[in-house]
Amino acid sequence: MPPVALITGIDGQDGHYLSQLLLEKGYQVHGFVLQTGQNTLSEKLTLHQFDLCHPDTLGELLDKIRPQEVYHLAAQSHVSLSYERPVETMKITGMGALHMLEAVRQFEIKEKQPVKFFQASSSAIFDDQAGPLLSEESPIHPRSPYACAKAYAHLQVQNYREAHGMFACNGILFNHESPLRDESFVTRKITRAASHIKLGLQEKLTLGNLDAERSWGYAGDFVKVMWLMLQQDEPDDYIISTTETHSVREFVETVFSYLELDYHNYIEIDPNLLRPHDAPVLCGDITRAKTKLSWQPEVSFAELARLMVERDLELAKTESAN
Ligand code: GDR
Repeated sequence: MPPVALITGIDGQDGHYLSQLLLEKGYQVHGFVLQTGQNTLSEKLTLHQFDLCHPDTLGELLDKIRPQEVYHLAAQSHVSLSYERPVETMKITGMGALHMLEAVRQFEIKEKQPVKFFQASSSAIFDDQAGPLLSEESPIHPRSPYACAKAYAHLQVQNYREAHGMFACNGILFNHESPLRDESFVTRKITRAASHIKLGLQEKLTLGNLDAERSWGYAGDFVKVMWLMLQQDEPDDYIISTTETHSVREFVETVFSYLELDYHNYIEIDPNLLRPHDAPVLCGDITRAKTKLSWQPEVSFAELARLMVERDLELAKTESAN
């Protein structure tokens, strides 16, 4: 019998890469989506309609799927939006994780079948003043409604592990991008706009804080750690990050240079896009993942930018031809 995995948020960027990885490894993969029938996911996946805000059907679904591994990726994951919708963000991102943990615990008790649980935690939970490199032990000090909700979920995972002996792990994800990144996140916003500008489909690109430095990684690299974490004998939390930081400005410069454009001619700053708090630098210490999981990121910053802009240039060409 193939191993069975359940991925919440399977139609997001990470859900896409993780489901491909698990299918390649021979898993039977189930996914939760808000609406079935509206996506372009592989036919090899079994999709179930599920809304984290209405968890009544969760027990029944787990009984039907009988997963050995649960990857909880679904969330309201936009920091800016969380300031406008703090309650909804907490319900989905914070309480949603608690609903998943509790349903998995009840399933384990009832069926006497162990389940390994992965939580997509975030670098946003940390005190960004704590030092140049953040580790699994860095102090937690969330500074947005989104970060508060993720910190709550993170602590609940640790609580279920310690109080109930569950195999529950936090993968503390630093920024990770890909050609499948939603356009509301800054990297994809930049690669889409730059490609449109190159083809004369757009004149300007409006951004907020260009000085924020992040350890931008590739989503395809990051999902490998999610799987590795659940293959260990003992559950633990792991930082998932690259080890070098680059500013938003450097990402802009790299992408525009690739297209042989001078970014100074196209960028406008909109103060409305600045956040009440924006960490100046975020970078993770991946010693634990390196030592215990033998993992390290493979795609560099420049490769990531190229991968994204090449794909968006192709898309823009198709759009301009239609
Ligand atoms: P972030 O990602 O908030 O770090 O969260 P995002 O791409 O939104 O922002 C990264 C940095 O870019 C700056 N920025 C802008 N951001 C957006 N979205 N739009 C702009 O126009 C813009 N201009 C500058 C931001 O201020 C910020 O400093 C991502 C999400 O995936 C979270 O879910 C995840 O937890 C963290 O990464 C790790």
